[in-house]
Amino acid sequence: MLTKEQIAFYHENGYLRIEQVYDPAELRAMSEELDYIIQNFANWGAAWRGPWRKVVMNEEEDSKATLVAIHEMQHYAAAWTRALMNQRLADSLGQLLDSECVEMHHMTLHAKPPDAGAPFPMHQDLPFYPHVDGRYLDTLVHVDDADEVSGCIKFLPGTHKLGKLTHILGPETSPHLPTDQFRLEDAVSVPAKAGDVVVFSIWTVHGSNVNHSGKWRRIVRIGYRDPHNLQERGQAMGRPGIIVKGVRPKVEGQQINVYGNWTG
Ligand SMILES: O=C(O)CCC(=O)C(=O)O
Repeated sequence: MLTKEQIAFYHENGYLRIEQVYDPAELRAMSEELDYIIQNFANWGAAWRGPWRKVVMNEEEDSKATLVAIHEMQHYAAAWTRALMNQRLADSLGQLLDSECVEMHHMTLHAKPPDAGAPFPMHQDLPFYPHVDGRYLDTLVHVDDADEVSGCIKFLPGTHKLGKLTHILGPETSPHLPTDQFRLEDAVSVPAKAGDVVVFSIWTVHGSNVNHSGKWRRIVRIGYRDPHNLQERGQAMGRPGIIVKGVRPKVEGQQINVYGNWTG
């Protein structure tokens, strides 16, 4: 269980690193099965696009920038089904959400290959899967160590308190915040070890730099919510998620139909 200090740190800063959630044997299986998914199913052309790239990368970095991504690895590998169900993580999320029930919402791989891994501009995760309120936590499961050189996650502490921010959107760019107002250089780095999980609010502003190390930096984001917090649109819309803690509450305006999807 999280301590009072850890919970207070999360509420103040909008993020929290939880050390060694996965033991070495679990992590080995997650790592091996992720490599299989990367080689056989993942999209190697997933680097985020847009004019912001010229601000955060030089020409050489821009030409090489590569991101390997795929959604819902629990559909490919049992180690990842077990990973999303981790009970220590679920209980910690229940504490942070102050909720008896926690629902898994989605899973996404962000793998930065050696020496070429693409950066992320500063953004909230809100535009990708907007929800009515802030009772939504993203978790970054670290499959490899991540540090400054390999492009670890960076946060602007306390920005979750700003609530929903307006992002730059469009067909030619990935959603992001204005680069002159929300700067990667101002963000706090949160290095983490393989097996650690970094939790943050759907409203916390974050980003990361190019991977300049000679090693992979593989991170898997798993999103979880209080089931009372209804989704408005976007990724993983239209399907109920797996309950990882407690039992689903009855929520007005939300019902599962005979096909196992939301009605209406
Ligand atoms: O993997 C990273 O470095 C950044 C990930 C990110 O921005 C996200 O998961 O929303």
